[in-house]
Amino acid sequence: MVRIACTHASGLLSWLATLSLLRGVPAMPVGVDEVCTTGASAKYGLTFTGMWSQTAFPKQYPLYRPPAQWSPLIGVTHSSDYHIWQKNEYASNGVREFSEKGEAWTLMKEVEAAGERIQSVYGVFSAPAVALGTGQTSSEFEVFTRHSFLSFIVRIVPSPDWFVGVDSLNLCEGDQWKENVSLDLYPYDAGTDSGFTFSSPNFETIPQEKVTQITSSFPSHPANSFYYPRLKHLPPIARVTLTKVKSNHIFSLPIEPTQSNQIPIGNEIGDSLINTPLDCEVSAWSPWGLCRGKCGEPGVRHRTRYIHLHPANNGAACPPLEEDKICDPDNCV
Ligand SMILES: [Ca+2]
Repeated sequence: MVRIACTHASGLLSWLATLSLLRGVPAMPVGVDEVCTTGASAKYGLTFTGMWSQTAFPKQYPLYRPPAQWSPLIGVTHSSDYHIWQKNEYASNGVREFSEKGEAWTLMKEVEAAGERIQSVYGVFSAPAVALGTGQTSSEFEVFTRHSFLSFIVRIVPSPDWFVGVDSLNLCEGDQWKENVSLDLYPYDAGTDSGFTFSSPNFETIPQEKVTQITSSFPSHPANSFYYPRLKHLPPIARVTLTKVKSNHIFSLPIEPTQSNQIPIGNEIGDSLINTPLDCEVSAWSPWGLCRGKCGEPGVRHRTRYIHLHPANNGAACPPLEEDKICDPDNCV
């Protein structure tokens, strides 16, 4: 589920247009409102904000080798007939290499080839990596009437094949360009590596699966790093804001310098308010031990289990880790 905040004069139309876009409307425009007639270009500032904090995502939060962080952002401006990645479709080799290893070379080659073949890609841009789970990076890009769509991808580091991004966000709206767009981002699985946790070793998915959104209940497996059965939805793990830069004049004043990379954001965006409860998780019980006791009297047998995951943020406490049971002693002859 993607939440959207869109500030624009025709708020409702804008909302509906964006909504239909997010439903995965096929490439062809449906209504008049979706045909871009601005006849001009627009420059946007993009700010990516990581919201991957230990309080929001306490389960298996990566602290060392490497700690939670974000890869560089790879962005593309394009027409409606191109996708760098798509939910419920197979990831390209470029997306596979980028989401598994952060290697962008094959992805860039694919983008370049699409540009030459069908002229659907206008430009490629990037933003620097973010060395923390919470931090910001920014960049600028330009869109045109025939290339009014933005897509990008950022790898979640460390992870098996997980990323966040946007697929085909149309910044044009009829005869104007959107002023501001803000999107919450949630994790996706590229479908190419079967690791369950942030730090899982490489484990290729054969056959390859389609790109899926990771939620608090999917994949439905307690070992998954994003599995929070008590949550209806995961908190957003990142956010992107796009702001139209007022640069219609060639000799306009210089744009405010963008904030430097990797600023911890803390309270600024209400990050500290997100406290995801993490319940204790324990192993299965061990087998019952031998029945110990004197012959002719009731004995006691014992079993144990251990803690998989310590609770955090007022999650459920751990249940008893030891249990006894009355029995008839085993060694009576
Ligand atoms: Ca996977």
